[in-house]
Amino acid sequence: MLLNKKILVAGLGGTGLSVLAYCAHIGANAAGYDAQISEKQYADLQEQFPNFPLFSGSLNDVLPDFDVLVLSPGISRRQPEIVAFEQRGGKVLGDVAILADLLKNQSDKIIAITGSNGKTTTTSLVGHLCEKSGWDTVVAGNIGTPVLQAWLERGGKPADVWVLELSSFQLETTDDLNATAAACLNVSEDHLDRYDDLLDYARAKDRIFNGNTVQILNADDVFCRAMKRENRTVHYFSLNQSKDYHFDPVSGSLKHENTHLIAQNDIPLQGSHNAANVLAALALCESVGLQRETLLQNVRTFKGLPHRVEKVGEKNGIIFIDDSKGTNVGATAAAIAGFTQKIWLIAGGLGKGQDFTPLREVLRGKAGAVFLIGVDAPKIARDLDGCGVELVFCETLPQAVQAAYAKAQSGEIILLSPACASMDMFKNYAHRAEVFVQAMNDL
Ligand code: UMA
Ligand code: ADP
Repeated sequence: MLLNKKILVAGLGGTGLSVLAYCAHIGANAAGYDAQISEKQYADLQEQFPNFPLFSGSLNDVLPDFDVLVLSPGISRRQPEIVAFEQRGGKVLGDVAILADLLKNQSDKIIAITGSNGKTTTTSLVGHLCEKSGWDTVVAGNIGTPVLQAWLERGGKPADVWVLELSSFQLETTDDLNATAAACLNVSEDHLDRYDDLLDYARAKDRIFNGNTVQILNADDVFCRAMKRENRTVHYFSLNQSKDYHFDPVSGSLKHENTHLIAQNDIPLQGSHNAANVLAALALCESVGLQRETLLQNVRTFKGLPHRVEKVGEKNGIIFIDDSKGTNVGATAAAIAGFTQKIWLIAGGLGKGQDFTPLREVLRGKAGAVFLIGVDAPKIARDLDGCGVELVFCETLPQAVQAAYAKAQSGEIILLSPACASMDMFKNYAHRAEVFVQAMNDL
């Protein structure tokens, strides 16, 4: 795929560096490009990859010299210069496509997971279940470790299973994944600064099913249902319909057809959205041949991840919940729906072009007030105006915490679930959570 080609690796973050390292490993003829390279980065890169030229500035000036462009997820394939490059016959691919090609004649299984929300939770759970079932398991992708870095760290040794979290960005450059089983958990507004509309965004996610892949689809989600392909094994999961893998509200249990799998109360992950994640994980694992008994034992031992509806403290009976990873409307709606208590919501940040009006219904009757922070606070206020919940603008997150604490009563919840990205005010969502916890401790 890459040998004897002139390859440009664009974007020198974690992904680009892993692709360059892979090219060096196989002796390919590569170069690196990033829109911005500091002097220090330049020197470090030259030391790390002495045989590879480095470019920055305009991609247009550089591209004509190359046959293959390996794109990082942060760069859209639709940039005009990249479109023109493809029209001239240039090949565009991503790191996941390179991994898929490496694995295509091997017995390694691939489990792939996408969706607007729940990817990291489900990927971690599936990884945990595969490991506990005794399989040699690699967990990689959007979750943090670039897939080729994972491959290189193993020295190219085959694995029993690769559990890959894949974003729509990564799927844009993955033409033929051919996963053993793949799931699309849900599709709700996110990243609309990069896509024309929700359908366009869903189409990128649908690419996860390219190949002869068992499809695991959310029966409650219209976009996921529409991803069903002809002549494939398909399994559905649902919180509302009693077919295939589903939640039965009468018995409070997760079921497969008529068979009881596990009581919701026996799952450490809280909230109905997590019941959906568990159903999807079970469907994926059973589709690749793992044994039900072992899976069900180990669902009980998976504790979940930080910053996803995580209780971080209690003061005078007021409960503080960190859902800093709630970076879109769908996640925040799921977080609010998971509580029966009154909520004081802290939201706002970079809105990524989302429509916040779906939160109106969720907040009504449940929230005391919404404390708005960040660059898109005015836009959120416009979308929520008149929904019957007080809207309070705050300059900083600590101010929002103080204002919420001044209003909340014992037994109620202060919930940080911003429905927005964090980079306007914080380094990342983990930093936003740190500031939240610090502000709580300072009260
Ligand atoms: N760059 C350019 N030109 C551009 C845009 C970016 O040259 O037009 C350069 C930047 O200057 C920077 C580099 O590209 O040096 C960054 O590349 P990148 O944004 O692709 O970041 P990576 O470090 O390679 O991380 C990527 C994913 N990042 C994105 O999708 C934005 C990581 O997901 C992922 O964990 C990692 O690959 C490993 O697979 C992060 C993410 O935010 C966590 N993902 C989104 C999400 O979860 O919502 C999709
Ligand atoms: P992702 O990797 O897709 O961003 P995470 O597992 O990191 O997903 O969770 C991100 C946010 O979405 C958290 O706020 C979490 O509580 C929420 N969430 C998790 N699973 C779901 C789901 N199935 N539906 C809606 N929201 C969810």
